[in-house]
Amino acid sequence: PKTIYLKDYTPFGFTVESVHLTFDLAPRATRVIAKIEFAPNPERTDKTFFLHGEELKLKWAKIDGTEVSPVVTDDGLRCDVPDGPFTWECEVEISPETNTALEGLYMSNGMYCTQCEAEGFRKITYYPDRPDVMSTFTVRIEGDEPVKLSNGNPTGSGDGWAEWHDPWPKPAYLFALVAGNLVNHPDSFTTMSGKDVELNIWVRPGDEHKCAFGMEALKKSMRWDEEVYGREYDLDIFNIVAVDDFNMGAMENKGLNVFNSSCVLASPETSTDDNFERIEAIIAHEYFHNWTGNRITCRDWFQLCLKEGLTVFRDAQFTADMRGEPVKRIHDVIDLRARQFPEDQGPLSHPVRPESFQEINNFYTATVYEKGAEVIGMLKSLVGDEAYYKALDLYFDRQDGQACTIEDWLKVFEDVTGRDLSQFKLWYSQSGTPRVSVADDWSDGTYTLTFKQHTPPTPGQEVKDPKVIPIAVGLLNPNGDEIVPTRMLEMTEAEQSFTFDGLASKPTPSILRGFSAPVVLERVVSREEQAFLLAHDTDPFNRWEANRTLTRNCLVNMITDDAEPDDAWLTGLEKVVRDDTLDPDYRQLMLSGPTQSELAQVLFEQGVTPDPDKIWDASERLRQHIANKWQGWLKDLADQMVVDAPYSPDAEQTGKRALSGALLSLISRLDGGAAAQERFDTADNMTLQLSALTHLIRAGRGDAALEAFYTQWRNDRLVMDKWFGIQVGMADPGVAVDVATALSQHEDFDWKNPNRFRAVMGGLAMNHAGFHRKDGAGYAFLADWLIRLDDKNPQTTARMCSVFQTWKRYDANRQALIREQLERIKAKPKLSRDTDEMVTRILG
Ligand code: B3K
Ligand code: ZN
Repeated sequence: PKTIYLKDYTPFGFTVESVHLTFDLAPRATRVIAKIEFAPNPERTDKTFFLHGEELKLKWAKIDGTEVSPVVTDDGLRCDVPDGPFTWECEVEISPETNTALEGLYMSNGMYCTQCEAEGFRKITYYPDRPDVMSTFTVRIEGDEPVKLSNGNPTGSGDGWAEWHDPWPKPAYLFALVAGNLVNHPDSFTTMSGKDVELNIWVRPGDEHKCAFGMEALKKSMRWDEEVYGREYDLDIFNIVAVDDFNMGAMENKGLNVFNSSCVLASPETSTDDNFERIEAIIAHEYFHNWTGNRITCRDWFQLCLKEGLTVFRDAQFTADMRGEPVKRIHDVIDLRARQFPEDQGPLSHPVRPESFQEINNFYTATVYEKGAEVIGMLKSLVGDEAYYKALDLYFDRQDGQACTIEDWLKVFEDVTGRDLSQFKLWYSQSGTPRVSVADDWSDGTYTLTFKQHTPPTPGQEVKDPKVIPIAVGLLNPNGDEIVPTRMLEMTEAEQSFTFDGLASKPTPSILRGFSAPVVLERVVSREEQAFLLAHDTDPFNRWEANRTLTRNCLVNMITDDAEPDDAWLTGLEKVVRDDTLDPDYRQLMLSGPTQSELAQVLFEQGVTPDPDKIWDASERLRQHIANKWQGWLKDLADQMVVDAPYSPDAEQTGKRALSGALLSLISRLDGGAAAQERFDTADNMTLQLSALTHLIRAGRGDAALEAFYTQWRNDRLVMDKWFGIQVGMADPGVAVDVATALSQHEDFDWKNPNRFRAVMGGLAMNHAGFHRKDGAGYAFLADWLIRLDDKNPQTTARMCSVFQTWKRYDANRQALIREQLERIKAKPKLSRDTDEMVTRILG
């Protein structure tokens, strides 16, 4: 496979003035007629006229009305063209029904839909399928489907046809077409300048009752982007469509967002509080792309973080505003550590702006998205809020309508602040997670903190330079009062000291408040000091962090030294969990310890080979110990968390249900699941029903409930995904592979549907000790399925391969078993480029 490099970028030799597309829809033989106006690009260095195209049957092609015979290859066509502007026309035939890769134009349950990002448009017609070629699009759709949608505004429709025009120039990856038997949930929005926008969520008949929440989230997002960023919507209509077969969460096509149905459809009976929160965030994310991504797009795919990092950052700000900042921050850091840190510290490590790739779809990663957002958060901390919003105004002003680079992005910050950001830019080019160690010193009223930073080598990058690291620090006195409020220290050297003068007594530092930089803080802190921070830190994030460190250390000691659980810590934790001045969702987060996979990473870093069975045992022992120790008050507190109002997925109710779920999990260890059974029998919403089901499975009495759940929900695909996932994820490690195997033979296991496939395979991967079963059965099972799926759907296959990325943490035996499976996948005949690249990188 060919490797593409950032350094090789050259502009396309032609500009596209306009695109006219006509689709004559048919499942196996859709005809696409394209009429494209090209002109020489004044900035060109190369005159070759090459159009991308894959899996297309070319019927004819014309230039300026005269038939031509281009040279057609597997990946496109070449043709001699006039020196000046010219009109290109061609007709191709494609087969949406047999397109199982879910890229380009495909069918899902009888409806037509498209997914073009990153390079799917080339499966629709011949085109310069690259983000720096932008054009207006006019689309005519012919077919019997009652609903026919594309980007932009509707310009006409009649019996069997509909036309759309998108006045905003866009790259082809933002093209979309949807046609089918759909019904809409309509609404409207008046923008800040008084324009009325028609809003619709389009779904399959029967799903109408699951649209209201998504619609409210959309309107909130539109208002928020006006209020916080001054960004107004720019078309007469905004459509969202729910699709059952979709490779990822959702897609921001101009004016026509397409969503995985799991990321937009919601009802209290079928969706959990977590689902609601996620849907709100994804709707916001895709909507925010209208400015950060669509109006201002990427010059090439190496700049992907330009739109994704920024849009993730914006959706996180939105969620924090809607639901509370500390809890959102803690959730994001948990997620970063669970997904981005392992990536950045393993064989798949790559810079936020990668410098090469074989298949760009493999780089829609936690590093590009989540670390990309962290980098923007750091930039904002360094320049301050005011300068941040000024820089953003300048960005929207200066770059509107263009395809940009990270250099363009940083330039607006340099111009607004006068700062030199060349060292900061290392965050975009250097991969790996920096490790920051701290030493302190106290003399004559002066407290000194000395930091050292070091980034371990990553694939292709042996040596690292020091980065700019914003470190938020506050100081507490021995009474627990804050004597120095949060100060943003700006570390730029490999080693650097900061002093605090005029203090009466030696303070306790609270370092990296709010997780001000995506680094690993290496600081040996005594148990007493952590306990002190858990009791007193005024920074909610660091208070949570102190507890997390205590939990982690307790578990590590239990694993490595057979130690007893740390009761002194539990006494401190009990105070927080029972403190009713704190929000329930925050208290619940205190109860959620590190995942088993995270513990494996911690052990590995300490030079201990992680044993998944021991990790599982210690985690179980600790939970049981906590349940025993707290049995006197668990039930009372759980009773206080009962919501006595009609269901609402708001932050307040969500927090109560989350805490009550965590308490019920402990109670189930004492009563054998009796309370969970009662909750399962009486639950009137999915949050309570599913959490009760989880506890019943864990208590070893899930069978009847699982059957009842199946009978109740077997016709709801999204709920059935939960049913599949939870059984594997919650199974005892010893039987997880057997459960997964049995479910993969279930009549409802539709393996070609990405949601269902991920439910079972992802569920297994999440079951840490189950997946890492000593005999390698988990690895072999997953590899079998990846080999099978690769022919049908390379993107989902390649993505799932990343569960093997941490393989070098484990013992030689497990490593050999994993290697065997990776090599077996690699040896599969006709392996996709996607999977080949992933497996090759993981093998290292
Ligand atoms: N931009 C899309 C992701 C496309 C993934 C292509 N493999 C969704 C998003 O980030 O909003
Ligand atoms: Zn995005």
